[in-house]
Amino acid sequence: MEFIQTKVTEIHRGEVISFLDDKKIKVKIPGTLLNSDKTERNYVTVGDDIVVYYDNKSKCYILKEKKERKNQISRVDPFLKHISHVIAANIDYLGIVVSLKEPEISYELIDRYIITAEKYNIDCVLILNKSDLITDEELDYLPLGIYEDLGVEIFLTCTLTGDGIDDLKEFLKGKTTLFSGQSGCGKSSLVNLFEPEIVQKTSEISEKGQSGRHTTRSTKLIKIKGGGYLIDSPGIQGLGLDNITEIDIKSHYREFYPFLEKCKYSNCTHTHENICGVIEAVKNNEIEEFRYANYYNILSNPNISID
Ligand SMILES: Nc1nc2c(ncn2[C@@H]2O[C@H](COP(=O)(O)OP(=O)(O)OP(=O)(O)O)[C@@H](O)[C@H]2O)c(=O)[nH]1
Ligand SMILES: [Mg+2]
Ligand SMILES: [Zn+2]
Repeated sequence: MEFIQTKVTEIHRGEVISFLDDKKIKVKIPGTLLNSDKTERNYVTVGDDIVVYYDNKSKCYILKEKKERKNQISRVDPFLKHISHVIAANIDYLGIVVSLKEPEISYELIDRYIITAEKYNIDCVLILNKSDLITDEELDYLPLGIYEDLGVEIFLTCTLTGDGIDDLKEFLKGKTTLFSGQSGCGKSSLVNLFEPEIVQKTSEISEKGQSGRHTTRSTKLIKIKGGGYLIDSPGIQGLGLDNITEIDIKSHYREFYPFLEKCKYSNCTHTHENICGVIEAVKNNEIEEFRYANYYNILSNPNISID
């Protein structure tokens, strides 16, 4: 029996789509594997490296095993709180896609993405899309400096005019990037501009949603011209932190560090304590209020996932 190593490009019930010499193949997941690991929504996820074989009797490819993941982006499953929804695995970059208008930017969601990516040392790229909808003055008011300080690469794009797309293409060349973000921010529009190769047709990705918007229904790995992969995923409203501790959350807010020595308690949560360097710094405008608000909300409600 010949074993073949390949990658998961799409997930369906009981089977995955993968490819062999640039040809799409369907791979059945045996029930024994599906039921073996109940900590995740699916046994495998998009981007997983898998080993498959062709079964002559049933005339189909069967999954033998999944390889250990280099990393993953996961969240609490919005429907089953005790399991993980692993959005994608084995990625080089997390592309956090936001729309500069319609829908409004959620900085809390951005922080949640970065906290999740930091757990696996995944670098983040913040893509500010729909640049045609705001003026330069409005852009100047956006509180982006803090994200630059965190090492997040920022791109300003417009899929209508193509502005900023070449720079983004150049940056992501040869890499595997997951595009995630709220519904309607332009993830699929961006993917379409990357000249996807034959593995997936991008026109299949979108269907007209009820609101008249194109809505992506499932996560797909797409091979792009010039090398590399993009993973398009359905829009989400909330990212419930999966396997993230209070320490992980605290260590993300690096701008709080200089003020911690003024906290009375070494385990200060910076939420209600009366002698707290962080709360004092927020009052003195030494820490940005929106970042503190994000911290407070995330710490109080880490696990809420919303589709
Ligand atoms: N003005 C403007 N509209 C854009 C831009 N990019 C995308 N859009 C529009 O925004 C809407 C949503 O775009 P999509 O690419 O489907 O968004 P998405 O993030 O894939 O959405 P989901 O699949 O629901 O998560 C579409 O009507 C696009 O035409 C842009 O740069 N400027
Ligand atoms: Mg989409
Ligand atoms: Zn404190």
